[in-house]
Amino acid sequence: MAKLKEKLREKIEAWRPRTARLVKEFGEVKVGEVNIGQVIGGARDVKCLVTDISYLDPNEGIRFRGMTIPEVMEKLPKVPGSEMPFVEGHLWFLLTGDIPTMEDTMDVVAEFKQRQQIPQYAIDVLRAMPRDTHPMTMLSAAVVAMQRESIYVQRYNAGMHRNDYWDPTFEDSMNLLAKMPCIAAYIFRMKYRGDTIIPPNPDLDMGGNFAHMMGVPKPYDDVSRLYFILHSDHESGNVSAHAGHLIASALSDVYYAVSGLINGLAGPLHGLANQEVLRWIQGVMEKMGGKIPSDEEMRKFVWDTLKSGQVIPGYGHAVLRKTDPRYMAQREFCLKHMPEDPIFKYTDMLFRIVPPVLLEQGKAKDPWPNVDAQSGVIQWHYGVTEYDFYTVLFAVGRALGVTANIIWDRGLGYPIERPKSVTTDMLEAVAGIKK
Ligand code: NMX
Ligand code: MLT
Repeated sequence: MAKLKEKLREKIEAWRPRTARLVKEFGEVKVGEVNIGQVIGGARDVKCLVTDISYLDPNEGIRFRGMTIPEVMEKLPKVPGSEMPFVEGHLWFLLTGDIPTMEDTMDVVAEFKQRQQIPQYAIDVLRAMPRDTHPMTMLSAAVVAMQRESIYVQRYNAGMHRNDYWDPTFEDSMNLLAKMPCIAAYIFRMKYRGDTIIPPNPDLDMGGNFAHMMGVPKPYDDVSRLYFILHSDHESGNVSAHAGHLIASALSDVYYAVSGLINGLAGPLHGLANQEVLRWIQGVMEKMGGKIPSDEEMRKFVWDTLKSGQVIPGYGHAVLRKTDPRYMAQREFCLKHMPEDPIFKYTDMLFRIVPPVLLEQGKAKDPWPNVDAQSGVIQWHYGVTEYDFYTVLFAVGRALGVTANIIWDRGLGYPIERPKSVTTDMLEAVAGIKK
């Protein structure tokens, strides 16, 4: 690990003067203004976070370290015999901004293998929970249970210098990231496969090992790699990334922060939408007795959902104003590997039908599909039909980006986050309707 950590040290030290200068010399320069709609409306578009790990352009979609998804997929070192890159190489890229060599990537692969053993007490926590507990609750509980492992806390308590905070945060992050796929697969096999646990295979990379522990054959290893990379980061304002950053800003360790991000991701307006999409499609299929509906029938289902006061899961976005490139990357995979899958056909039909309906309804600012509209379809195709598990996969991916951000937050010495609230009276005064 010395290589990645040394590279990161160089990068952080080189970056610090840029951040310090901005604060010292230009701290009073305005970035934007905030209106009442934004104060009441979930801080939409308020520019008050900084990250260099990814940026979300409304009309283009995500760029990781300046690169689009197709560029990242093309440039990262590939797992031999597979279509997809190493997730471990993507982590190197997120952390350093540089595309790793194969040798760099294999360093991270080796490091994850050494750190992947789940402590028995975390397994005991999982096993003590009722089996019908949601898998996101299980994942969150297992992660926070391991907080006692935090090297950051040990070093903090021993009086570490603040310039060094990022170093044990990096160690904690690597320890946790290596274990998360193992915990996720453990939950899956315990809950849904008759408690038949498959131990890790030390010869495999993160994605390959996850597929192995899930007990799902190829190309599920590539599905996992694709999935973890696509879900890794979506700049800093989304609920899971922001929750992770916020918690860590109090200098809570990454176990607390990642458990918190999992809790935010478990909401149906965020990551849980991927399970809602499958639940909703299954409902439509049941009503249709399995047959593909006509366009008119599908349009009616969409309208019925809207009229019953529900959202169409997998559609819309707080920032994006076009089809999510993560949706397109998964659609490409489906077209290549499973074009005849009946649920994929439904999904593709929805891609045609939903946006015009949402436009006609005139409420959603973004009528296009997001990442969650397509992801469950692939899981279902490869036999992972327990859709309440899908957000766990999102969480394993998202932990990569959030921990990378937290390491940098610590490296650049970002302070505790503390925005200001006002009262309704104050807003009415600002609006000029009350003295
Ligand atoms: N179906 C129906 N109505 C929608 C949808 C949708 N898919 N998307 C937005 N709207 C409504 C929204 O509820 C709001 O209604 P109202 O004024 O009555 O409160 C109105 O359109 C304006 O909302 P927007 O400003 O377009 O969206 P906002 O930024 O508030 O929310 C989402 C963004 C993603 C929460 C919203 O689009 C949504 O609920 N989508 C469905 C759930 C989903 O797919 N979430 C996953 C997002 C991606 N992820 O993984 O996190
Ligand atoms: C995400 O990946 O976090 C979602 O697309 C939500 C968002 O970016 O707001």
